[in-house]
Amino acid sequence: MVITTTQFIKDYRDVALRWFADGLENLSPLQQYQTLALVVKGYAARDWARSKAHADKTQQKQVYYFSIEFMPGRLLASNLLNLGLKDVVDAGLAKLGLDSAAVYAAERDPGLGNGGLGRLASAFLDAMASTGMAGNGNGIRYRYGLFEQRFVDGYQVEVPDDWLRDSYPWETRKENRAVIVKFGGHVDLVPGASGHLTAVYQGTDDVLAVPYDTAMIGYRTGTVNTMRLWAAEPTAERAHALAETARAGAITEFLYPDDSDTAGRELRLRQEYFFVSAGLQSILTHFKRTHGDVRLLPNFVAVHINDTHPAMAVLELMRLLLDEEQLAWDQAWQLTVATMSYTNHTLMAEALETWPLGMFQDLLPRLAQLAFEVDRRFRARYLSRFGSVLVNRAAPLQDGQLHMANLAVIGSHAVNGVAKIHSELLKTTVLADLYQIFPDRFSNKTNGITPRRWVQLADVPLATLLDDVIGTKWRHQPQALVALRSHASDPAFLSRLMAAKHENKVRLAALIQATLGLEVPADAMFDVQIKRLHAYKRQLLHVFGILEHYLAIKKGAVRPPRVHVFGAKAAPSYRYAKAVIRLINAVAALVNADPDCAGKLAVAFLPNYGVSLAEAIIPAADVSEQISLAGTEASGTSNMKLMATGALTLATLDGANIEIRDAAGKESMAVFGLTEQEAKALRPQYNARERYERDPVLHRIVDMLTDGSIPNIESEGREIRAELLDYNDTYFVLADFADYLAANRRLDALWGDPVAWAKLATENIAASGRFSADLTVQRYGREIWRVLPEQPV
Ligand code: 26W
Repeated sequence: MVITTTQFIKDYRDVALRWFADGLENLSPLQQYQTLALVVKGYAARDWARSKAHADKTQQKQVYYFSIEFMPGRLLASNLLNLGLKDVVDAGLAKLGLDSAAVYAAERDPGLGNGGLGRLASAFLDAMASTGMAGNGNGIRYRYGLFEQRFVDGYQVEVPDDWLRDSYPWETRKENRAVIVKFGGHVDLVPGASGHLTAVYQGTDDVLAVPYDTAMIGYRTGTVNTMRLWAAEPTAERAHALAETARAGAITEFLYPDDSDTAGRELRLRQEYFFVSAGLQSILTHFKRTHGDVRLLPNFVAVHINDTHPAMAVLELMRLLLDEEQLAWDQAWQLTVATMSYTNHTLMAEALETWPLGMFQDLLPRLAQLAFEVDRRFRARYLSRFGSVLVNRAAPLQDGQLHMANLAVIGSHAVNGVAKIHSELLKTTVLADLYQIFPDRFSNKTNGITPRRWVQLADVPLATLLDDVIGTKWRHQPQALVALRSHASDPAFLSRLMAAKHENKVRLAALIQATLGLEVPADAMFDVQIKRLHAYKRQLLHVFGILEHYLAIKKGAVRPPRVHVFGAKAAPSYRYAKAVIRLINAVAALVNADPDCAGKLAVAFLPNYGVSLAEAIIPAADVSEQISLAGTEASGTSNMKLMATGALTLATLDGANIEIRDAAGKESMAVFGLTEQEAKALRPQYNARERYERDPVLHRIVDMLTDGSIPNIESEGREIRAELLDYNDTYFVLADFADYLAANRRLDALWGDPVAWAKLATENIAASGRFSADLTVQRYGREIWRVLPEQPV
């Protein structure tokens, strides 16, 4: 797309006048941003329309990525980068005398997700468009995104995220594509003319699903795909009743803020069915318009189920094929399995969704009938070969509950985990029985990240240096970063690399000052842990490391200065997680106010962690804390982002940390802790209190939780101490403590040799191309969605 700065300035003035009927000098930064977004949206419109027409004309197979969460982040900068217009527009904004930083910062970050799963979904949409795939997102347009986190006296306080208050310029309302979604009522199966049983729905409670489409612009490919998010509204005949509007709208009012514990609430079930039914209805309508014969569906449509939240898609497609398309069961089932594929993102038992049959039947009577039939046929087919014990455990219906993971596996032709160790653990733990029955369906697809957002945009100092040293090929092919290896011993390059890192640290230090009023030394080691607050991610172990350093300082120990940076939201109902948040803030208050720690140790807990804050923190990190108990973190993706910007990973052998070690070499990171196997073996005889008794440093630190050394954590300290000593430390914080300290000491020693540190940072950046989401979606595209030609072996 060739747009000159002059042309851009003209377009900008036109749109500003047309939308605000005012001169630029009178526009607020928000209006300046909205104007720019509308100009850019206009620039992408032609490619968007052409991409849709081209896919239809060439009968290209489409991928539909069903996810109850998406975290696209701010789109202005990434859309400009992907269109190749970033420099032109930045020059134009300067010529217009506008403060481009203020314009970019005015954009709201749609937090329509909790964490890893939602962000990965958005990275995949960016990657599919950037690799020329026809890949569309299908999700929910929540009126309120994930809560805004504020700290009051160190407590997490949740504030509604009113992200649509100033409208969202990137979306387009498509009421012409609205569909009806039916809830409740009852269904009679009446024999039709062809002897085929027809489902007749009575007394259903109908809701209108209205789609809002947002362009997903590929990186310099000209491919523009669609993220379709559905909003619930009353049907036309009921729209006049205010109560009705509220009742219907409630379905898409807010995102459930839990990222590990199933709420199990009816509204959540309504949400899951709502976007699945709306999505599949619109896919079938479009398909029939372009291809006609529904028996060809799997040749032209791949539907991906992102964790169990959209797993009802299996039953909903069956409903549409049986009741609307009048297909026979076997044919409908064959088409459904061929069309569906499922990714599991967690081994946490409490996160594996099950729905009480009663609730399911009341809300979705027809789907409940189909669930019974799927379950009956599954048992009938596999009982003789696999026996009742295994089949009973693998079946979707058990003890009055519908097990969504089982349904997703039985109804899909492919099932994958998100990192090697996780995909193996799926086969030996939560999905072991189904793996026995469907071994060929299982594969691994290790997660990835989009280097456009996390390096090209978030880390301009590094990106500029890379261009200068290895050319710009890496921007299109991240694997080309391996060329950096040949510079790993070039002192000139190494000092420029650390200068780039330092520039990012100065910028983050300014943000910490502005947000927390805390001054931190930019030349200290920036030690970062950014992820949801969860016991298995062990932010507590990190805090214990800080307290050990604090006590050492008190004893006069001299170590490299460290600034610990935390970003973490806790699910509002997750008491333990909120206790740890209070503890981190209390330790920060203690350390940051202690003159003995000045310039030696600081703790910055930045509130409201999300995509935009991650972009400010990640490029400034020296150490990446990936310290979950081995066998608990499915993959992790912040580990990949921090690696790509040159942080050294302090890691357990968990999730994708293992593959990061394989890629960059074990000397390029600090590995510690029990392996998954060792942790499993230790579990039966683990005695946390004994560990507490025998390690004096640990004993002192655990006692600090309740002896007043850390002010203002009376109840939280007691709660955390109880989890450790009374509930036997579920996530082995005490077991891994000593090794964690040792690994930190190794990092301290390394920090003393900046050239050696920079060399290892270089190794990590050089190896990070392997974790590009472009490669990940191409593996999905070849091996699961079959939208790309098989790779010649
Ligand atoms: C029902 C509540 C709920 C909501 C979200 C349960 C589980 C989830 C997600 C599956 C949790 C999640 O985000 N998992 C993370 O997914 C990332 C992307 O694959 C992985 O990198 C993380 O390891 C995994 O914890």
